[in-house]
Amino acid sequence: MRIVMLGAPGSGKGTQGERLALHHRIPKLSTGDALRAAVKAGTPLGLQAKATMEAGGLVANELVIGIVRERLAADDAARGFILDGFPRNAAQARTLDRLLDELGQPGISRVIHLLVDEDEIVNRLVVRGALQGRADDNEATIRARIAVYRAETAPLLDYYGERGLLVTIPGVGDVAAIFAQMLAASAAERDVAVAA
Ligand code: B4P
Repeated sequence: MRIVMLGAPGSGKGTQGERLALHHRIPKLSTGDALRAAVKAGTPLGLQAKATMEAGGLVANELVIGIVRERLAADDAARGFILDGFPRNAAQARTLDRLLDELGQPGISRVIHLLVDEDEIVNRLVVRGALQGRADDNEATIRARIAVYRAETAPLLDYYGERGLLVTIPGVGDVAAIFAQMLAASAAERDVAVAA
């Protein structure tokens, strides 16, 4: 089971991806979490990523791809994984396909898209910013992140849709109810894999 979570910032990718990873006992890789940890630790990667993240932009592909390459090559990712926040543009999506090929892994098996409207996203992230103090969770930066999502990440819906991998789930409402739909989407992938 090799799942990509797609969705605008604040759509619930991190929240739902965590649950799905626990349920299926496979690792979850959040490039956002990895980058924030690097910023906090003051590593060379973190120093390069910090200003871009605070402005709501996308960190350079080569930095992010390095993180993903290392994590997917680890033994525990061999039987499956959940990617939260990667890929975020067409170049990253093509690199992911190549990387799985290099690692001798089958391709992505399901892409789950959480659909949430902009007002709800802004509300959620402003609340998170107040609670957790994340530097990029203020209204101006949230709007910039949404614009980047529309321009760079949303085209991946077609990229994966054309490959028959995409399932869109409304991401508003009860977290447990949304998770039930996520489970159904990931189970359907299994059935397809078994039938193939
Ligand atoms: P991320 O960490 O991926 O940030 P995010 O898009 O806001 O998603 P997150 O997972 O945190 O939020 P979630 O939707 O779960 O990226 C941060 C930055 O890192 C990017 O802007 C970029 O600079 C950089 N970056 C990361 N990956 C990159 C890449 N591949 N390439 C280049 N740069 C990259 O949750 C949001 C909030 O909603 C939470 O508070 C949660 O509690 C709440 N919530 C969730 N579900 C809900 C529901 N059903 N109802 C109400 N609230 C809900």
